[in-house]
Amino acid sequence: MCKLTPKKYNEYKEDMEELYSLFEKHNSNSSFRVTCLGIYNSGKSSLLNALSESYDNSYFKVADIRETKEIKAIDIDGFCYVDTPGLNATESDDKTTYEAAKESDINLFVHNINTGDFNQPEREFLEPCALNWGDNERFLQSTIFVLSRQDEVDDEERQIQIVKEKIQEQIKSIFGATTQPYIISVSAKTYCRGKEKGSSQLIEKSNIPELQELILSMKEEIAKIRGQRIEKKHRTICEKIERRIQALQKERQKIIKEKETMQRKMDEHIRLINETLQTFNERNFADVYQMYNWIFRN
Ligand SMILES: Nc1nc2c(ncn2[C@@H]2O[C@H](COP(=O)(O)OP(=O)(O)OP(=O)(O)O)[C@@H](O)[C@H]2O)c(=O)[nH]1
Ligand SMILES: [Mg+2]
Repeated sequence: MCKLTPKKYNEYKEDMEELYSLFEKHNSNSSFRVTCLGIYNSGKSSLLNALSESYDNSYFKVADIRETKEIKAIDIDGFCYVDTPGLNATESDDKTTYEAAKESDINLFVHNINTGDFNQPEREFLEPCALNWGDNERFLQSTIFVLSRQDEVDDEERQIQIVKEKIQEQIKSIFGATTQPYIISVSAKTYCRGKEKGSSQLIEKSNIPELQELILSMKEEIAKIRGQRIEKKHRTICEKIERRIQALQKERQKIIKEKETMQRKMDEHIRLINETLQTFNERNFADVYQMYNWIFRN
């Protein structure tokens, strides 16, 4: 009779847990999540090592093969740098990366400049990813498209400009947005070399300081978006829980009414049975049998 099935209960419990974690996130001064996304081998982990000043690549593992298979995060100076598995390697990796993107404050979409413009898997990833931000403009305001490994490009400046323009067009066609996307080319390798050698020329050439400044300047604007996103999600969950409570209350009223009706019927039956018993001695068996029939047919 009761409709609070285990499935319904679990859904309700999940809503409550999500709400609780949102409250926690909202109330704590958690760091800003800077999440690297992109095709495997594009240079995500190397970039995060550069940003987190891990010049020997000790924080985030780097390799020529598909290396990062799970999310790894490191907190430094109010930023939480998040590494994700590369896209288009396995289905479960892609799912993990989508989940990380949902929690991200700033996305660094890392693209290996040597491969030209965005390929199909990259385009296919970007479109649904933007939905987490509510609209494409917001996604673009929170995303930096990082063209990595620029030191490997011949005729550097010209090549970089060509790829940048192509990518700008692609972003425009994917998102149909008016916001100018943030696109920057970098070299994590040049940066780390510059740091090791103490060469300010190499450091500047790597464009990593420019990227760091861009991230810092975006932080304030994104803080507002982050608050709005959390509030929106919070409202949605609260409304869902309220609807569920209302449905449960209706169900409860229905059950109480059914119970009352049944109780009235039972009372009536008991009364009639008692009456029958009382008259049992006064009447013959045929009359009693008829009376029983009448009771249980009604
Ligand atoms: N020349 C050069 N090589 C780079 C640069 N950044 C990364 N690489 C190389 O590119 C390869 C892949 O780098 P990773 O940082 O592991 O790439 P990833 O995107 O994290 O790869 P997955 O974890 O497999 O998704 C490694 O061999 C790196 O040394 C760069 O700025 N310049
Ligand atoms: Mg990696």
